[in-house]
Amino acid sequence: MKLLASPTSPYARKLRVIAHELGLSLPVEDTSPMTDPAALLAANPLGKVPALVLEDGTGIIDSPVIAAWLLAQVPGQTLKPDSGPGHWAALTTEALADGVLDAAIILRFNMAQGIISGPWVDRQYRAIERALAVMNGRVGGSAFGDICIAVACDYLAFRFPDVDWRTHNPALAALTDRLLETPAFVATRPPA
Ligand SMILES: N[C@@H](CCC(=O)N[C@@H](CS)C(=O)NCC(=O)O)C(=O)O
Repeated sequence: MKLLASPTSPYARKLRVIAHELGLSLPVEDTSPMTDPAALLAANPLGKVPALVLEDGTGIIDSPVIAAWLLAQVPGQTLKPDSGPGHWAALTTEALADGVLDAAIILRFNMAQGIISGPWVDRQYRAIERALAVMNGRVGGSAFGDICIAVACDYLAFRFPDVDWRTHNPALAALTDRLLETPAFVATRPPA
């Protein structure tokens, strides 16, 4: 199998960290979504990375779906409960962290077009701020959720150094600082 992804994709980093923690090999094929490469469109007609391509050519898309697939490869994995309230809590934390990334990506695309202010931009920053505050209270819920949170926070640090997500969210800051030292996060650090 291989993961089609750009080296800086935070959604892909989430998956690469999870694979690392699960002891799974997850080769990455450097793929830029913006040029619509045929291999990516074959796996994901939406033209987004990450996309997982299995040995038989089957495409699995959207990082939460790929994350669920990775977890399913390791029966007895301890990153996330398979069912029950802890399962739903972990998925909700993932959705919050992914939502922060979604808003950040929208901001990046707007910036690339010279749009750095306005109601739609403000709405993204407010969504990020609210989600971070909720995530701050969810730290420690599961290893899986913590990975999702730290990936999102480190993406903000990487792409939005002026956004101060630390001061009002000390649990996020402590978690991110701790996880960034782990081999999985070190191995998946985005290139400068
Ligand atoms: N919900 C998707 C979001 C993936 C996503 O937005 N990826 C960005 C790059 S980080 C992308 O491929 N953008 C290209 C586009 O939107 O056309 C996931 O979780 O995998």
